[in-house]
Amino acid sequence: MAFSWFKDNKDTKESLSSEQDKSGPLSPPAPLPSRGMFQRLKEGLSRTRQVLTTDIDKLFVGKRRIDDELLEELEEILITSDIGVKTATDLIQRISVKFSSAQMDSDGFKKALKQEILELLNVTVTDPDTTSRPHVIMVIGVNGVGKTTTIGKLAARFVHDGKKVLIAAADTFRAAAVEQLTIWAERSGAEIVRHKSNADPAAVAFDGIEAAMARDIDVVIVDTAGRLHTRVNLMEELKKIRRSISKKIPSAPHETILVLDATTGQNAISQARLFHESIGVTALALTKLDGTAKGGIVVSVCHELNLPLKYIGIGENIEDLQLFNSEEFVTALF
Ligand SMILES: Nc1nc2c(ncn2[C@@H]2O[C@H](COP(=O)(O)OP(=O)(O)OP(=O)(O)O)[C@@H](O)[C@H]2O)c(=O)[nH]1
Ligand SMILES: [Mg+2]
Repeated sequence: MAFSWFKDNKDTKESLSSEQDKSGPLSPPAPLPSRGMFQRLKEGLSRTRQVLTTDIDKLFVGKRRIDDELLEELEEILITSDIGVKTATDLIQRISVKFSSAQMDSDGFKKALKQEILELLNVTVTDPDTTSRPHVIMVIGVNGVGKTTTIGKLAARFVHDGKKVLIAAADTFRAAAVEQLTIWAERSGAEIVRHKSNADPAAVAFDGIEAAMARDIDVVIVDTAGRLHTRVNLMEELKKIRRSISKKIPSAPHETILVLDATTGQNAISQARLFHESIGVTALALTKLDGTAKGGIVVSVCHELNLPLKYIGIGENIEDLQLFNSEEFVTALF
């Protein structure tokens, strides 16, 4: 069995919520028509776009020669949007090689910049093996980045695709974490396996896989803690969860998704390096791209980490998760 991995990531009128609310007479009113995927992405990135485009427009009055002074000013703008020093420098280098001394207006220049950014975003991605059933996804990341929310949205997408989904509540360190995940499971139409709070997270993951195998589940998503109260080392705990998943299915977890919060800017890059070294990450999800002026982090995440950016979070609602598409992203950015 192969998943379609949400390749419906186009401007579409369909809405997850309207799909789920096959309303009976007493159901709540149907939600407002969906704004469409691309429109949501554009709205989410509006602050970043505003900073980038107005600042670039300010550099130009009519046409201007692409010289060192302009490129220096541009570098500052890129760094403000959290593209990061290394990526900004690389980008400027590419532009100066191609366009040095050219006369350009703001629109022409933005078009050229868009093309260069697009090239940096296009990293080669190896698709995960999706032949195993259940397909097991472990979700990791520091506290508050949006792991649980992303799991809820992801589960909803899989359910929408006709998959049977089970979520394992392996963040057992706060009772509230299990409650929050239970609400997301209900919302998305997924099953949940949970233990008492403070139970062993590895045991919850193990039971989750076992239940999934017994119940003919297609996708298991394992939620994990981002911070531990005790002296227990987070990375060691995550490794233990991994091992217990592999005990049931040797090839699992098939995906280990690291969630990063776009508003933390360049800090996200160092988090990713740490998690990848300790646990091994197969893909990234970048959340909270809405309402930040720092959407440039996407470019630096793709360019500097050598890990595929698979999902982006653009809001707190169930439909606010998209499969990352570099062309759509760049189009929404300018
Ligand atoms: N605006 C916005 N908020 C988000 C997004 N994703 C998550 N959040 C919010 O971020 C906050 C933290 O999200 P959680 O999903 O609880 O984060 P977590 O990583 O599970 O946190 P811990 O369980 O404490 O480690 C919540 O208030 C979410 O609603 C997003 O894409 N956009
Ligand atoms: Mg959580």
